[in-house]
Amino acid sequence: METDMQSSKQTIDAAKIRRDFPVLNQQVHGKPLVYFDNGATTQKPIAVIKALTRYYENDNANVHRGIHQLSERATNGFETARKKVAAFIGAKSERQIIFTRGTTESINLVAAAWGRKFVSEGDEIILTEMEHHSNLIPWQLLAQEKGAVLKYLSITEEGTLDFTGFESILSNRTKLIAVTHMSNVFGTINPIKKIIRLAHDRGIPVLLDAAQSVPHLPIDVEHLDCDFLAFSGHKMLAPTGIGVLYAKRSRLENMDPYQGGGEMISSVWHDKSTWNEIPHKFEAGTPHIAGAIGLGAAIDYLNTLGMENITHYEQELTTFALDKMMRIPNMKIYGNAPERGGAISFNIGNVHPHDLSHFLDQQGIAVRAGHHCAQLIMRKFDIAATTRASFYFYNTFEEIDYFVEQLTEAQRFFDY
Ligand code: C6P
Repeated sequence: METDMQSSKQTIDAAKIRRDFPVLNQQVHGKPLVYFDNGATTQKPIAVIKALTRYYENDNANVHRGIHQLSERATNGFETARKKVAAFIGAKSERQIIFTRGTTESINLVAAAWGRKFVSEGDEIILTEMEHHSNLIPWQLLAQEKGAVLKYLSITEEGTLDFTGFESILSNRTKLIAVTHMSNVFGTINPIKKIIRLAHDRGIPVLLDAAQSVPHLPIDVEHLDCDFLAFSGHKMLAPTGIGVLYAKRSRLENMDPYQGGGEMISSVWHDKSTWNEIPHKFEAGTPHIAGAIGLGAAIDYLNTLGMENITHYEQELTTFALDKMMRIPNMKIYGNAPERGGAISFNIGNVHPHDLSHFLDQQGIAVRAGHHCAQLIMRKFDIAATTRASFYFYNTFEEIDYFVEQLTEAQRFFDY
């Protein structure tokens, strides 16, 4: 065990990496900060912070508009970032990359621009009970507007998708399968290759909510063959307010615009307009230029570490944490998928997750407590909330030791 840990510590040297993240080097309530809320948002390395400062200090201008040096530089930075995103997820062309505010907006974009055009009364959309609200509510709104039907794949006690009867819920009315790649509650990595193959055999497109996977796993959209993929910059070292929608080119070409405004048009008359080419057709108004440049810098940083190394290191952290946590009496961990990432949801006895996370905060440990925007999961397990620890590559085995110690202390404190 020790030897294995040592070997991965050499590929990801968390102690060294942490020097790139100034925010991690602080005390909270007099204790060194242990940041285990990475599923909510990640911290930013100096390289990303500097890319933002550099842009605002030197190049700030609007993009695609001005014929002047600053605008050219801003446009160049923005479009270079688009190319970096495309290469990072294996997209054939940067024109398949739409900049959005985040996963939520990316999915809303598909529901509005693709759904309004292609989904009609009586059509069916397949979701799962594991979805974040961002991959539920846009479809509920569309279904209500169109009179479409939502069908759900249920989840097992293990926090995995229950494929019993999956093929029988697919019909010739199924218009889309929208599914999370990695659960933000259980950490489960879903068998999306299998889902996409089954769907495509029947000509059904698949949307992947990749908010929790792109930051942690190597992704190749060509290999996956997904039709749509949505993710957020802030969960992968980049600023908040920038995200991505990837889609197959033919899908984008056939979709209507999402929002109207500057940038997305080609010609405008009094009563009608024609649309700019992709990706600009979907990027109305001034975009988050600095955010995109920050996302490009985040991708450079992740590439330097190597996504495979990141996945491997996080898997070791997670196995280490699960092994220790399971030994705590009255510990209930939700989710036990064979393939999983580093989000661990749990409850200890009857201690309320809010009380537990407050206790942990007093010890310098940041975790998340609540329903994690996944109320269908909470209903299924008949609980109101869980506490969740979620890791990133800058977390250490020592932090997990301290966390487990403090969970044991909490148990004593709350007397369970
Ligand atoms: N989950 C969490 O703590 P946005 O807010 O658009 O960047 O991401 C939404 C989203 C969509 N899908 C999944 C699977 C997610 O985990 C999230 C964000 C955070 O779990 C905040 S609720």
